[in-house]
Amino acid sequence: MLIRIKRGWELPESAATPEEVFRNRRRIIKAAAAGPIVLGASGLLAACGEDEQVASEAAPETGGAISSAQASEVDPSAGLYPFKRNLRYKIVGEPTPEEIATTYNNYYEFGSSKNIWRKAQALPIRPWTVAIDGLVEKPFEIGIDDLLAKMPLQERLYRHRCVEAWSMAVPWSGFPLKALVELAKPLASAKYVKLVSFHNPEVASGQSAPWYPWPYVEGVTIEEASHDLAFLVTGMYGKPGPKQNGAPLRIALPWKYGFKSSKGLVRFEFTDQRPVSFWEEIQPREYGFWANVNPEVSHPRWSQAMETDIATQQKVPTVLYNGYGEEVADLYTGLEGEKLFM
Ligand SMILES: Nc1nc2c(c(=O)[nH]1)N[C@H]1C(S)=C(S)[C@@H](COP(=O)(O)O)O[C@H]1N2
Ligand SMILES: [Mo]
Repeated sequence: MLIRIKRGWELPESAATPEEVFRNRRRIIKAAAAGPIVLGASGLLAACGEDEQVASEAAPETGGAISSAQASEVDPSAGLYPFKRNLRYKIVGEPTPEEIATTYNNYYEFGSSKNIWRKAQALPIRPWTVAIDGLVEKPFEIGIDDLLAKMPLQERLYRHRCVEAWSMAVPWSGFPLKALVELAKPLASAKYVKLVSFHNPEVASGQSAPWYPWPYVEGVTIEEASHDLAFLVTGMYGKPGPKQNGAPLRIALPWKYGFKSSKGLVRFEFTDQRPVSFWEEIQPREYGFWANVNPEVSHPRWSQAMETDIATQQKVPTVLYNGYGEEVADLYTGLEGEKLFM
């Protein structure tokens, strides 16, 4: 008899999105047309940084408007989807309904509210060139579609936990970051990968705000970058990803707080210097380099013990490494003196 052992990150049945919520999603979207609503996380601190603001701008009129906004440009990679699901990475229950995961976003380049999906449509995503440089055998640039052609494309269902204490679960399409690391051929002296997002204030209104240290920068160690869980995302829900979720290239690091999962990536710099991330630069007392999920280590301004599922609005306990501890805890042995959890 085959006994399947549940992995740590697989949600308990009770935490899955109820069928009813899934069926009601059209109504949620319709209700949004009636006026300002809070699509998720009501009552939570709604920003990573200083602007504690609730998503209260006018929400999308209809579900149809969302799909037509996304379909208005034909994505040249569309024919590659859906990618084959990697069955190692799945969760029990349903993923967050697409209409919710694509309309409740953090993307400060387009503003500090959760309702930026419309503004994000201004970002041109073709041509899109990615630079791979720093401590590598030979720096190079590659177009996103050429990169897709070289990578082991697959779909993975991952949990996502924002430092603001909301969570979701998404079927991401993409490829492991370690495949890009192999393509880059880093030198032995490379200790970190610095992830740099686009800088284009002409289309990204948030980038005119001079108090933010644009572009958005994040970073991981080479060991983290080479771990199978670190996943570069090109799409979601079996299609090319919408711009508000980070198209054409973002990362998913499901054991870390969501702010480490940078969107709109244009550069991977291999370096021997630990990168200072966007949020760390803004508020080093609250955000650090490692940012691994831990319910027992509070944010200086709120507890991390629980999280609100943006689909069900239910509060559920947060788990160490967001449930991926079996996979990633070994990355941190010997580093106990570091601030691993903020
Ligand atoms: N470039 C960029 N990437 C970003 C952010 C951002 O503001 N800019 N926000 C981060 C935060 S705080 C979270 S929680 C996730 C949200 O991803 P989602 O909108 O797909 O849910 O994106 C992360 N990536
Ligand atoms: Mo976040």
